[in-house]
Amino acid sequence: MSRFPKDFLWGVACASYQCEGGWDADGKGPNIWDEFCHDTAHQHIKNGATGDVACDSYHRFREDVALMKAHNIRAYRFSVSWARVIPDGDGAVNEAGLKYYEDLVDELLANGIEPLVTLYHWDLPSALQDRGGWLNRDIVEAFGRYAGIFAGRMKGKVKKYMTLNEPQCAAAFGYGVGIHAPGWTVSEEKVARVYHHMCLAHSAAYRAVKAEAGEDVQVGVAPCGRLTYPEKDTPANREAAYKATFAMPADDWMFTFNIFLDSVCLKRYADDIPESVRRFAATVDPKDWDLMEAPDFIGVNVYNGKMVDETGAYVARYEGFPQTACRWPVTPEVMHYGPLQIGQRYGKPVYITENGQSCNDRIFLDGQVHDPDRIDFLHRYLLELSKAVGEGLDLRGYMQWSFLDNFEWNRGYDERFGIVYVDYRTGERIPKDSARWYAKVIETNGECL
Ligand code: GBH
Repeated sequence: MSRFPKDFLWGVACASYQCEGGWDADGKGPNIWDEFCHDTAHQHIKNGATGDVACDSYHRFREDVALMKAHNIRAYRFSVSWARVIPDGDGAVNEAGLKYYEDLVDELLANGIEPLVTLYHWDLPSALQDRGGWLNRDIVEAFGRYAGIFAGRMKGKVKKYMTLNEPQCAAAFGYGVGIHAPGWTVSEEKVARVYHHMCLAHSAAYRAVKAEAGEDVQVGVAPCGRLTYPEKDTPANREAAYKATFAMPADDWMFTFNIFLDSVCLKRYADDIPESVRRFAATVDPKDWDLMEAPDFIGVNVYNGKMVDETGAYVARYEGFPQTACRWPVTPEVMHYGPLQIGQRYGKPVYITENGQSCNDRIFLDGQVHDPDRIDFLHRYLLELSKAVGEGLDLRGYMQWSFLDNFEWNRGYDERFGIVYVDYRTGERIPKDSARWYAKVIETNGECL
């Protein structure tokens, strides 16, 4: 009995700003992460790190693709730097930027690796931020135009898109608490506006991609949020976990799946939105709901979750609870129940678009990078994921985060998420033990787990 569907898409993921480098190469415009990192006076980023060079995948992508092929990778989820393609966000197209992505896509296809394209993974062109960024409704049209231009160029080559990656982080971290670019701290009511514009932009891009690349192209989205799992595997406890996952308490509504997905899939807000969101909701033109497009699939980024008991209350973690290098708890059970909850609420096919752990990896005396912690983490999460498949989840693929060590946003290069080690002094890539382990998982379609 196979634990995963027959044509299951095993892949890896990364994002433009985190791995490309080439921050001002060949006509690329500045984006908000360039500016946020260069604003060293405010120390937004650990150790003053920037993505100026990162993994230099802008220049080394052929080497990266060859390494993927050598490890049986079937899909590469990468994101597009909007400012590389349209330097000021809504003006002239930069041919060199489009050409870079076309070359990458061609290289992937030539090696039998399917490209999965994320159109927005947080690196907004600065010129659009100067006009209010996601607070300005003009962004909806600009994003739709950009999506159409990109998809038109990749017509016949790219069959799967995600419009936005984790709108929750972009909204809550970028505009709510200001620890991510652009580093703004606006009212909760305005954060709700950011979400609304993101939902409309997703929808505009959905239509533009289909119009330019064809109706058969799949357009999804990759949100994140709080996921909870039951302490006991009883129907009542499962129901309590489902409710806790989609609850919207006033002090914890921003990192919910439903603040985004209810709008685009169900075309309404949840009943229990907090007062701040309710105030914004009252200003929404009812016609906006007709503009919302449900994604063809939902990409779920899964890192950890919270355990709840039968009453729906959080169960405290014990002292010494397993954790990763960045101190995120290791909670594999979330991979069983979380995707099922998403599938149940929205009735769409699911991809796991990110999952992985950071370690303090280093080169050992034997010249290799041994990462048993990461292997154990991925092993446990994949075993739990196979339970969801066994229970009927329409699961299409799994993207490990991340192929290469890369720039981890405000935490800089401190944490390593890759299954391939990057020596940032030289750019040298060294596949870790986990890369060889994952190659085996793919080769056996998960049977070896
Ligand atoms: C992802 O962010 C990013 O997409 C990726 O770029 C990044 O490198 C990677 O993960 C590793 O950090 O805490 O219960 O409220 C994930 C970060 C995960 C942080 C979800 C907020 C919200 C759920 N986010 N989390 S909860």
